[in-house]
Amino acid sequence: MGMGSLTEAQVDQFHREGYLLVEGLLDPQADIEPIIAEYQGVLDSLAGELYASGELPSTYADLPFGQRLIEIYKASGKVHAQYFDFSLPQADVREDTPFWAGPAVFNTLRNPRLLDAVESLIGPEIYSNPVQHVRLKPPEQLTPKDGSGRVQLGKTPVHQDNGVVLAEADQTDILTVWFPLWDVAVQNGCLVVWPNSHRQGLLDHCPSHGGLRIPGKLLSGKARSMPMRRGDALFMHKLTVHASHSNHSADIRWSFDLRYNPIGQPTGRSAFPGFVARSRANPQSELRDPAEWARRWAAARQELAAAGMGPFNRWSADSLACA
Ligand SMILES: O=C(O)CCC(=O)C(=O)O
Ligand SMILES: [Fe+2]
Repeated sequence: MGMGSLTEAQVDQFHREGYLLVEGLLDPQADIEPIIAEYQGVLDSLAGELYASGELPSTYADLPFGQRLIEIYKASGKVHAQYFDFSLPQADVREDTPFWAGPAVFNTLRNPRLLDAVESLIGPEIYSNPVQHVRLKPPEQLTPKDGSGRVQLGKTPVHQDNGVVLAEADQTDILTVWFPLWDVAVQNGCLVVWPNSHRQGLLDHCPSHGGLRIPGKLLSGKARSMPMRRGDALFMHKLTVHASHSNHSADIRWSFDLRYNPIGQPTGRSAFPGFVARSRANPQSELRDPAEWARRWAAARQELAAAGMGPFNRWSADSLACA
């Protein structure tokens, strides 16, 4: 039993309702601060690059993180989400597609308290699934619009995580872990979950602006908003229906979503590198080197830029459910 191990009641709740909120699983100082510090540097690099290429009138170096990000997006007219993400896009990967695979992120993927909780839910042989994101969402009213007048990065449509990976992972026990870097509430875009929705199987998803979406007519039951504090973590079953609220606050909404599955099961995005995060059976197989992790992402980018990408999505807008 580790510090982050779940109680039997917590494990039961996860299986019964399809989600579990664990308050204070992570330490805001020891676990969250290093991530924030690392991303200060990433934002600084982005500002420097955009300033050098003439896309910004200033690097906004005096602003606090959130306000600086908002100004940079506004002044450049673009949401630079990929620059911060520790994954690659689902299409059109280029040799210079930016991503961030830094040591503080890697240490978070291997955070012992997090892995203790994951172990309680999927067992001790734990693979870090490469379907993972940082989400930095500006207030919607300040977010640049795309060509058709929609905010470039807004609320997340209603979906199941099983629906956004390929069918090859349908038998995989993918566990989603979502946590905020700053407190979240309805006002700044916290998550919404549909309790017990993991019992209905995989629902139809339709391609839409902002991502795959389950049509409203397929939803049943009452949704529950999930306000959370820094340090809290939300665990979701891969079939749990969820979405996010819009960010209507004056600052960014900042979260990580990570995924884990038992070692040996397909991840659903085989072109991306996962790694053994914990193995009680074979501790030697664990990846412990952040630089090696970053190299694997760079190699995957290289390969995808050269060879192109297979299909990422099984859904079609022409299906009956989407009519
Ligand atoms: O953070 C969000 O807005 C969406 C997160 C999500 O869908 C997930 O973590 O699976
Ligand atoms: Fe999701």
